[in-house]
Formats: sequence, structure tokens, C-alpha cells
Amino acid sequence: MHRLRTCATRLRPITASQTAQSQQRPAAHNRTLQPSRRFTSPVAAEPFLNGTSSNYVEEMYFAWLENPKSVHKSWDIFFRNANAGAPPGAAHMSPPPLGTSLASLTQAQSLVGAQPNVEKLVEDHLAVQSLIRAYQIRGHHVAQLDPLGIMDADLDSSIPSDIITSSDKLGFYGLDESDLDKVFRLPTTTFIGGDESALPLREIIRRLEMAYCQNIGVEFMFINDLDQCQWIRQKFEKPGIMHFTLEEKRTLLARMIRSTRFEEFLQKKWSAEKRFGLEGCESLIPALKTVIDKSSEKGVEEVIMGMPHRGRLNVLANVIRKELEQIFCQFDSKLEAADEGSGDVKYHLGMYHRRINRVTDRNITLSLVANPSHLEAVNPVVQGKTKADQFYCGDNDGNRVMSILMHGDAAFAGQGIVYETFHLSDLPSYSTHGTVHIIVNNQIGFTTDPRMSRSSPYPSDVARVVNAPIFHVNADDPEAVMYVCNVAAEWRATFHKDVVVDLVCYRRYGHNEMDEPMFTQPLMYKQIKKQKGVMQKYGERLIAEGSVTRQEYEEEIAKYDKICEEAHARSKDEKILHIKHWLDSPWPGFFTLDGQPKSMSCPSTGLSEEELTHIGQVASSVPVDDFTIHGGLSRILKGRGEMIRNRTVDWALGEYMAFGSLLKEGIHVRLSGQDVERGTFSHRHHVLHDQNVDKRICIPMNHIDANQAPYTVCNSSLSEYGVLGFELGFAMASPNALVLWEAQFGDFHNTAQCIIDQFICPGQAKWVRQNGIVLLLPHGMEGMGPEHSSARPERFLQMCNDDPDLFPKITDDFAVHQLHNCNWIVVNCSTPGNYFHVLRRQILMPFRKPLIVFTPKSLLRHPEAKSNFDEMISGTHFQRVIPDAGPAAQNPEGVKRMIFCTGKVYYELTKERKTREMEDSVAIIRMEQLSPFPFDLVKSETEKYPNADLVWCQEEHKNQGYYDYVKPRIRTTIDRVKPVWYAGRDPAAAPATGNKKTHLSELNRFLNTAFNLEAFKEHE
Ligand SMILES: Cc1ncc(C[n+]2csc(CCOP(=O)(O)OP(=O)(O)O)c2C)c(N)n1
Ligand SMILES: [Mg+2]
Repeated sequence: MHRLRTCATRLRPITASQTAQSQQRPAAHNRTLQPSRRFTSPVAAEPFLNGTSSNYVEEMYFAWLENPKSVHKSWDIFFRNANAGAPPGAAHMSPPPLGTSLASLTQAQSLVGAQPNVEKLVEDHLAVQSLIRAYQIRGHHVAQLDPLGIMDADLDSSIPSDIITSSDKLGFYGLDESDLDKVFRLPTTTFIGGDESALPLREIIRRLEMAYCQNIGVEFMFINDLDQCQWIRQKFEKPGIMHFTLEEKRTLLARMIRSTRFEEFLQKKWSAEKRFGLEGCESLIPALKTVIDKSSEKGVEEVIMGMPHRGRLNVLANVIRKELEQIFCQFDSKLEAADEGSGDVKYHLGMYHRRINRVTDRNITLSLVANPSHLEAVNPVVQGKTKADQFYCGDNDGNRVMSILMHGDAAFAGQGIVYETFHLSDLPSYSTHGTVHIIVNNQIGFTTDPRMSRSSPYPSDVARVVNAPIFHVNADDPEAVMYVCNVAAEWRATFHKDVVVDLVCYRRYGHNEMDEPMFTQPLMYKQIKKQKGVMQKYGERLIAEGSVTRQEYEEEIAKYDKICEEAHARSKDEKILHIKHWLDSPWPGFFTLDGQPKSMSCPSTGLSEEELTHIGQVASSVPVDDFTIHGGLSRILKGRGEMIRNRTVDWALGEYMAFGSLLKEGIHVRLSGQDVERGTFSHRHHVLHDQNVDKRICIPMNHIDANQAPYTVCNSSLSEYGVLGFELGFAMASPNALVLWEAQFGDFHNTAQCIIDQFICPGQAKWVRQNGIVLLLPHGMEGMGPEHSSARPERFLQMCNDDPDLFPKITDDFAVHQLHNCNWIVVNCSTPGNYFHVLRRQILMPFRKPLIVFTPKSLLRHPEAKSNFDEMISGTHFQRVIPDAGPAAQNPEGVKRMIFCTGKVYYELTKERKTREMEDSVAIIRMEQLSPFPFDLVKSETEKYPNADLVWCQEEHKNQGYYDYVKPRIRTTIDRVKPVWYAGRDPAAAPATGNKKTHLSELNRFLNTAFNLEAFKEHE
């Protein structure tokens, strides 16, 4: 309706003869054109000049303005009537429905002169335009997508009423069989005419069917961009567009042969092994290769892929070109692993390979990212790695590096991470400038029918949220598959946006080869048993059309079978599995040739006084001219300046010093997460906003040194699973970057639990791949209630691999060795200086480990939580344990109690100790690094105070926090000669009380216990 009015008003002002009165008429009357035909379908209920046809009418109108003879006479009359002041509802009148009064008919006739057929002509043209549009929107619903011919890919067997499947359906448009041979002018929103601007209706319908209702179903009309829609239309509508050269057909057949015979070879040799075969979707291999060939032709040099189990071995063999013997030897159970790693090769390990693309003769690097069995979890990781590779090679538009993601139909529809990843696709700091998605849509998920596993018509509907075009294709038509894959790659190269290829196929066997599919899908599998394989069908088709001879076809098969046999023979010689050959992201130059760290020491993480001062000055200034910052921020920067002059730092400055110095040393720093630019707690302010100029920003961190590495700080979408996965992928690409993800509050990390459990914690053990990602998790009991209190230290600590019962051998380089052997590092720093050191250590260490940091909230502004430059200058280090430095340490023999603690509670403890005047009798020792556990330092501390009992104090509840982790380790350290008493909150289900008063009384209670030297006497 809105479009109609716009169109009608546009028609009017151009008319010179128009009267003022007629210009005002639209407001006075309801001038909407009413359709006089009545249909039941909602589409038909649209008015005559709806959004669909107004383009066409406008086009006609402008042509008529230039030359009234250039348009059909009917349009000439229509526009003359409109310009003469006929209201839009009357300039053209449709033939009246039955029962309309003669009077209205007479009125209509008087407006158009004595040419009643003209109205029919106009109406018929509009009807044809609607019909064309109906095919563009809904043609895919009737496309022949299912190779088995039993399912409807959209889960709906009904045929849209505006798609012409028989001539009686023409009535929907007010047309009939007699109109089929009439010639109609084609609107500019279609390309079916080729060089013709008009076609007979019969031919129009035929061409629409060819374009939209064969083995390809194109879903794109939801895209809001006209150019993009036009681009797709011309790719599918132009007559004869799906033409392949002989060479292309033969290559396609050869690829189909490799894909098919590879699976058959495995089936023959290892019939009792699970391999999640690709049978039923062998087209995946030529599909992928087509996307890669076309992208390589367009300039892409690196493709990063992520995929699930199905067809993985085939992709490794035939797309990435992993040596076949390396794959076959995985089936040998006697194989030994030469290096660490759980040998989780076949379905999970990644791969990296650089080779020449034979079609384009250009170099191409292909990698497949290692993935857990958690379906779709790898998606954001692939995107992050792709973004990093683009970033490091200065590929700002994704012209050189791209990603391809493969999916199963059930997982794509069911897993929320798919949606989260799509939502990163167009964000400046997360976009990889278009991903090609390929769904292996075998119309089943394990044993579940799609009608029970998704509520959307297609598995691909989630992609519509980002306006990605979706090409459904019958995977038993290899040429159609190749065609859409070419278009998908071209789409990405042209628009740098995501695109989906939905390969509608079937699964010849069960979920794996051991599984009986007939239990649950009897009819489907009866049909599958009858189904001829796609290689055979395509081979026969090419033989029939004379593109290959039968002999050539058979020779090609024999050739590949021989390659497999020979590789199999060679694979028997492989005795040792080098998991390191299965790395998706090698870090050249970072390790020795045997993959070991180049040293086993970590230099000082301190900085010179000048560097500290310089970075501090940048942090407290606005390094660009004419930039107005907020008054509140001016005060903050002034305060920072003051601190720097006093040689001190607070939390934000400590972080600044770490980031700034690493940047200066050429290390890229990337901080990502929700609202990280300012900081959730408004303490960071890494991005300054000009208060007078919209969107003008300044990032002082990028003004530290002329030769510094760039700093990326980016507010993320409101996602944890997606964004953490992305940053993990980013960190995977290079060891020379500090990549940090900050949770808004630490408790939100559990939304990304899958990334933590499946990738971060065990990544190195499973996939021999190190990763130095940093998680910043705001944590602490501030009386704010159960939400936002706990980052769940207990969970991270429970997953640490250090043995609680074994006291390790203490050597000079114990601390580095321990770091080298751990699966991740968990710290809770109590000072900005120590936070600064631990961040710098992350990069100065000769290897990479994930770092989990419980970060404070109230300490961000705590007057005592400051560090002096002396704690940060050259020669200083991260302190794993901060011993007591007060009166207790001066006279350790007299100390009655040692309190071990970590993080913020330290400040509550020291305050209480002071109030109680117990500084001589109680030593408070901070454990800054919880894991790997500082056995050596805990030992020396406990030995220092021989007469003291030993308490672990935490503000968290007893079943949470650190107690369960530290207690057995402290006991092991002291040979179990003393108990480790507990002072803290009682066990609880929720992480914190919601009542401020209860919070404080709990605090008082446990501080009481901590300082009551008699508290544990009765238990002794
Ligand atoms: C997150 C997650 N949940 C459940 C599973 C168990 N699972 C493995 S395969 C599978 C079915 C997958 O179906 P689909 O995505 O259609 O892939 P297909 O096996 O059909 O190729 C399921 C449920 C899993 N691997 N990951
Ligand atoms: Mg499936």
C-alpha cells in the first residue's frame, strides 16, 4: 500500500497541467486502487499496484513520459487518464466481478475511452509480472530437490497456489489457456528473456520453470538489496546459462569417481570400522573443489575449512590431499603415537596443506580446523582463525583468505551456535567477508526425521537472518551442484557476504556403518537400496551424450582404485603416528624442528622506568588535536597522570602497561568481549569518543610508538559461545599475539562452556595444538546477589591436570616446566602489578597455554589495590605467591597462624588483622597463581612459619571457590603433618546471597573464624 501511494504521488507532480485541486485530492479521498477480483489467497488480496508491480509501472511511466508511443497503448491510456486527474483507483479499472452494477462499468469505460480490452491487457501484464515474481519467491518450493523423490525438502508437500503446475492454475492470475500464446513485455526484474524484451506466456512459464523448479531451488527474495537480487536473478534466469564445457564435465566426473571410490575402498578394506561415510552425498567433494577453484580464480590464496564427521576422511583425501597412506594407517589399531596427543585423528584432527590448484595453476593453502564431536562448535573458531589470517596478511576485504563451513542438516537447524556465528558475519572486527556454507542435507539426523527435528521449512532458514542467499540443490545432479557452487563462490567474491549451498542428498548407510537405519526409517531405506549411485548415474549420462566413452570412464575408475591400493600397501609400513603432521595451524619458527620450545626459561616481564612513564602518559592523554572528551573522562585521565607522576598504577593502568609494552614490542593485542572498549565497570576507556563529532573516536593505545603493532579493542555482539570460539580461533593463528576475551561478568562464561570444555582445556592434549588465549572473568562477592558474583573458579580448577597427591621434583626451572606441562594457567591477581606481569608472561613464555584470570570488580578502584613502579621495573617477575612482608615475616617463629588466600579477600583480611592488632601473630600469604600449583613456594612459606596452624580463607562458599583444589595440594606439600583449616562461607547451592545484610554477616563470621586462634582447637 505504501509503495502504491509513493508511486501515485510520483506520477502527479510531473504533470504540468495538473490543478492545485487535483493535487490535494489524495488527502481528501481514499484513493487506494481496489482490486476488483477477489481471491482467497493473501497474495491475491494485494492491491493492483502493490510493491511487486510498482517497479514495473514506474518503468512504464518513465518510458511513456519520454515517448508515449514507446509503451503499449493500454499504458498510454492509463497514464493519460492518471494525468488527467483520475484518481488512482479509477485511471484503470479492472473488469467488474459478477454482480457489479452496470453504473461502475460505464464509469470505467468513460475513463479509458471506448477500449475495454485495454484494461484487460494492462491487467494481464501485471498478472504476468506477479507470476514471474511468484516463481522468484516460491519456485524453490516445487523444485525437484530430493534425489529419492520421497521427501519435500521444505517439509511441505503442498504446492503454492501461484505456481503454475497446470493450465487451470492460470485462473489464479485471471489468465487462461487462451493467453498462453499472447506475447507479454518482460519487466526489468527478470532475465528470462535473454535478448528478448517480450515473450509468449507459455515460454515465460517454461523459462521460469527451468530457472526455479528443476534441480536447483533458489531462495533469495528476502534479501533487501536490489542489486544483489538482480545479480542472483541473472545467474539463474538467463537462458542457457547452465552450460558446461567438455573439459568441465570430465573433471567433474573424475572428481565424482574419486569421491565415490574412496568410500568404496574404505568400505571394502575396513567394513567393520566406523567412518561416517559420505555415500549418498558424494557430490560434496566436487562441490567443495568447485568453490575452491572459483575462489582461487578470483584471487583467494588460503581457504580455512570447518566440518563435522560426515565425509571428513574424504575431504582430507580428495580436497586437502592428505597422503592416502597417512589416512589409511589410522585404521591400523597397532599404530603407535610418536608424540603427545590422544591420537584422536580420524574424525577430529585438523590439517594444513599448501599446494598448487591444478585448475587455476595458483598456489593455495587449505586447512581443516580440528574439531570436537560437538557439532557446529568449530564454526566460530574457523571464523576467528580466518579473521586472524586475513589480519596478518593485510587482507582487509577478504580477497585473499576465506572460510568454508560444512554442516549436517540436523545440526545446522538445531545448534544455536550457528546463529551466533552468522551474527558475527557483518561486524567490522569479526567479519571474514563472507563464508561459503555447505549443508550435507541427507534429510536425517542420526535416527531422527527432520519433521521431528526442526520447525523451519528448510534446515538453512537460520541463514536468512543475515540476508544470505540459499541455493538448494539436488545432490544427484552434479552439474547443478557445480553450477550453484560456482555462483556461491562468485557471490562471495562479489558481495563479500555469506552464502549457503544446501546439498539435498541421502545417507546410504546408517549414522555410521555399523548402524541399522531400517529400524527407524524403513521406507526411506527401501528407496535408498534401489537408488543408483550418483557417480554411476552421471557416468552413464556423459557416456550417453558422448562426452566420455565407457572405456574412458572405466579407466578413470581403475586408475583411482590403483592409487588407493598402492597407498594402502605403503600404509602398512607406517608404524608411528606423527600427530604433529595433523596440525591445522603450524607456527613456523616458534618451536624447534622437533616441535619443542626453543628455551625453557622466561625472561623478566618488567619494563624500564622510561617505558612505564611513556605508556602511562599515553594512557592519561588524548593524543590527537581538537578532540573533546567527556568531562568525567578528563578527570579520570588527570587522575591517571597523577598516578604516573607518583610512580603508581591502578588496575586499568597495569593493564595499559602490559598491552602498550607488548604492542611496542611488535605483538598484536586484541581485546574482545561485551563492552570491553570502555569496560563494564567504566574503568578502562580504551576508546575515546569526541563529544562534538558523531562517531569520531581515538584509541590512544595505537599512539604508543611509530613502529608498534596495531591494537584491536572491540565490543562484541552479545554472545559468549560464538565470541569466545572466535577469539580462540584468532589466537590459534599466531603465537605472536595476545588475544583476550573478557566476560561481562565471569558467570556468563558458562554460556561458552563448550568452547572451554572441548577446546581450551584439552586442546593441546587432544590435538597437539597450543593456544595462548586469555580469559578475563570478573569475579568477586560484592553483595550483589547470586548473579554476577562467581566466575566459578572451582570448575576451572577441577579441570587442571596437576596431580594433587604428588609433590613434584623441584628444580631451578621448576616454574617454567610446570607451566609447560599444564593444560592451562589459572590466576587470581591481587595487585595491578602482578596482573601486568602475568599478561606479559603470556607472550614472553617460550610456549603458549590458555590463561584464565579471575579479575576483580571492587579492586578496580580500591585505594590499596595499587602497585608501585618498583614492582614492575626491569628484573621483576610475576609473583606466583606473594608472601607476607609485614611484622609476621620479621619474626616467623612467633606466628601462630598462616592464612593462605587468593584475590580480593586479601584486602578484607589485612583490614581485619589490623583492626584486631594481630599483625605479629597472623601471616597472610596470597596465592596468585592457583594452577599450576606453586608447590615450591607454598613449601617454603609453610616452612617459614613452623609454629603456625594453617588456614585457607576464601570469600566463596565452601563447595565453590578454591578450597577443594588447594587443600589436597597444600596437604601434599606439607606431608600431611597439619590440617588445612577452612575459613569461608558455608556450602551453598547459589554462589551468593541476594541479601546485603546476610552478605555482611557471612563476611564477619568467616573473618572471625580466620582470626580466632582458638577456632579449630576443638577439632584437633
Ligand atoms: C552438540 C551435539 N549434540 C549431539 C551430538 C550427537 N550426534 C552426533 S551425529 C548426530 C546427528 C547429526 O545429524 P546431522 O547434523 O544431520 O548430520 P549427519 O550425521 O546426518 O551427516 C548427533 C545428534 C553431537 N555430536 N553434537
Ligand atoms: Mg543429516
